[in-house]
Amino acid sequence: MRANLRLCLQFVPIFQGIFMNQTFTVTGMTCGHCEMAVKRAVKQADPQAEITIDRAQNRVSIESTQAREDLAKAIAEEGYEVAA
Ligand SMILES: [Cu+2]
Repeated sequence: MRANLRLCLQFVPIFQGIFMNQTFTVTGMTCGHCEMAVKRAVKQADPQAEITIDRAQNRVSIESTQAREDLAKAIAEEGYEVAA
């Protein structure tokens, strides 16, 4: 009984469902269409993501439960360079 409980807890994904604010420096966004493309790409990786873009600062802020590398990959695959 006790062993089963311990086994069970090991498989609970601790960070599932927790939204974290993640900020990326993304270069190559030159206009509003680029912003939309980045937002669309992130939404494909996480439909629940909240995305704020400050194009003048090359800054993309994302509220998401997804892993940072997955979000960065989605943006990079859209054709924009992710610096950090
Ligand atoms: Cu553009």
